[in-house]
Amino acid sequence: MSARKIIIDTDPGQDDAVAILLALASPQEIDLLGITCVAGNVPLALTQTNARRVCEVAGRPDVAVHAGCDAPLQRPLITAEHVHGKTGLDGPELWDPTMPLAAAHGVAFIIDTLRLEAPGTVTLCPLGPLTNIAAAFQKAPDIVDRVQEIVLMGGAYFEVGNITPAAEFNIYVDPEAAAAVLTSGVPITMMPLDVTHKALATRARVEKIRALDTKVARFTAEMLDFFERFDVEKYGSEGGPLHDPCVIAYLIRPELFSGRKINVVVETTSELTLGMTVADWWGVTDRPANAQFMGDLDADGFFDLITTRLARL
Ligand SMILES: [Ca+2]
Repeated sequence: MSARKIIIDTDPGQDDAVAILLALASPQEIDLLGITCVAGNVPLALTQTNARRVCEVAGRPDVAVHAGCDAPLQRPLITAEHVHGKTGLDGPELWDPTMPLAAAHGVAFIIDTLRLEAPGTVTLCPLGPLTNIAAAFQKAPDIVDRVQEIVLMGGAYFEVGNITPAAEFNIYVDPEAAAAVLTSGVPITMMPLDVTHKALATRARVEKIRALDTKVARFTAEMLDFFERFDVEKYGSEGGPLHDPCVIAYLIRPELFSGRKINVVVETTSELTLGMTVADWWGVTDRPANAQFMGDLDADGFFDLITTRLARL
């Protein structure tokens, strides 16, 4: 099996960082064509800087990191420093990256890559608000049919919301972009909070990573030390949820996850439930399925995968 070509679209974020590291550690399964950054957890200037820091930690300054959109399609940006810290990557000691930012805008990179590669061979992996993806689809409708699949972190059904009582952060920040992606006709796999809240970086799991005693492992453990605070206090859980690595883990080991092919619609008008992913999990409508909506994962298998792969970097 040849490695799957992907573009990671991201707003790092500690959990984004682990997702990028997991992809870089898995060249047999994943051919990372480039990283596009978007405003989300923190503003764009920080997300693109953080993405380059992560590549440098992994010893991969050759990876193309592109800056994309600095605000949602139609709304002011909402950020999440309360979860990720002021830098977005709080925890380890941070430095100014020396690897350059790629010249092309992230949206142009997505468009050009999809036009260049054979149709149906590039998977998009959005780990933040869907602004860059929706902007690319709007600007170049010809690329939509060329996407192999979109595997994204976003939404929630049983867990409902984390940024509002009704909405998950990535979808809430740019609901119009999320709606455009979900109605694009591209095959979509979603990792909602229902599954990512089961991917808890417990103390024992973080210590296993730290015990690898490499630069990457120490960096990861220090990020997760910081990252768990918010969710442990909020939910009383045993660790921070590793949302975004679920996307990359799915590409490597899909059998770790289970879900349903269902209809998912994003609320874009209600003030009360803006950004809610109305997921027809129980099949109570005749609306056609537009997403594989994940609901469960083998958490031990997921952390075994992350730990053994990070050991390779
Ligand atoms: Ca993210």
